[in-house]
Amino acid sequence: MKKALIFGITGQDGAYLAKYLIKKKYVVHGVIRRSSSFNTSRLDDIYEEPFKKNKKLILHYGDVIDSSSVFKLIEAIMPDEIYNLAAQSHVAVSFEIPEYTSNVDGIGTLRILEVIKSFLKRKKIKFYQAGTSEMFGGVQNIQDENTKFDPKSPYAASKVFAHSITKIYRDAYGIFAANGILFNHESPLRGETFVTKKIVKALTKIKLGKQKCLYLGNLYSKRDWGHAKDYVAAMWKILQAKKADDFVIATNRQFSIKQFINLVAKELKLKLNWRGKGINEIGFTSEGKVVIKISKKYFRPLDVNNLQGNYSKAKKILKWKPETSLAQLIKEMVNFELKNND
Ligand code: NAP
Ligand code: F7E
Repeated sequence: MKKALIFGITGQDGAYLAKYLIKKKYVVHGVIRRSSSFNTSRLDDIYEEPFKKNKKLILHYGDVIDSSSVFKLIEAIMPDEIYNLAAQSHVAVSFEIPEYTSNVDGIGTLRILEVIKSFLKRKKIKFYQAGTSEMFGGVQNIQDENTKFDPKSPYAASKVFAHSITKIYRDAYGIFAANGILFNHESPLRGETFVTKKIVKALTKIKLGKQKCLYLGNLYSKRDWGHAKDYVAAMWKILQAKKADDFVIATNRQFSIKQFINLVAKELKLKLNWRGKGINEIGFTSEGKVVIKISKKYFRPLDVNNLQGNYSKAKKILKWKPETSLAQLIKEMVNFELKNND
């Protein structure tokens, strides 16, 4: 049985990837951080009691800012594949805690690669790095593997470092180290402060009369949104390729935040109209109730306004393509919120 080690298993992608790999008959080891409240809820459906034999999911305490824990875990597990999904992944928050973000998202990657390098003679461990479309930042054209990076946040800058160091360790030491450059991907398990989840959750509550108003920032940035379950399949395929390489994973389609809101409202059968401009723009219902307002609080010092990927390389080499449309993704996210509000 193959062994995978996932850093960042408690996050959205970690949970989908763990389930995907267990289905593929892997034994999955996951690194969790000590927290004062439970942070494993996304794994509840695959959790196994500690004393159970032949476990498919084994959780360990660790942290990518703690080199010794990274070393000890890799030495003890000797996985076939390591997926580095660990990150302070919120772009806006990275402006508040830039040094911490760089330590986790940038140097954290280097810490793992150093350990893989030190065990090269014992085992050739494959490495996946969770790169991001944010690295393209200010680029205005459609983005693929040949597009130059232009990061616009401490988060994106640390991910560019992580991407580069992964490639450097591949070229210098022959490590099977691959970068996924994943565009935004969402799901019912998405963190609550990312814009899609925030919109779906709030509009559902508004529809049910449980919330009055939703406050948002920039409605005019555009994103290429896919489903996390499709994107974790791409992560696995990237590590099964003949040679380690870098791949853009996207849907090739782009929507603005405002278009996303309108699609969610449509799914909820909530009639939404718009009036005003800039900070004074409002969204209101047919009864005239103001349900969306703009708040300065949610604007970033710099924002990325245009992201749209081209996944041709992944299609050609990995035979990967996205399976879920934005409409299907929204339906799934809305149904999840409706169920939670029963
Ligand atoms: P997420 O939900 O924020 O999950 C991040 C994971 O990293 C969590 O398990 C978190 O643990 C863990 N983590 C944070 N700091 C850590 C540390 N110091 N040591 C060990 N683990 C740590 O993110 P996601 O959406 O699943 O994304 C997964 C990865 O893909 C991230 O690296 C993200 O930057 C990248 N990415 C995401 C997208 C996207 O659209 N979702 C697109 C491109 C790239 P806790 O639960 O304890 O906080
Ligand atoms: O913002 C705008 C915001 O935080 C999307 C992470 O997974 O994907 C994610 O980063 C857009 C931005 O995602 C609000 O200004 C408006 O333009 O959902 P988001 P993100 O910044 O694209 C990439 C690929 C990653 O790698 C990251 O880890 O929406 N926006 N109003 C808002 N955003 C938030 N969060 N909250 C608002 O109220």
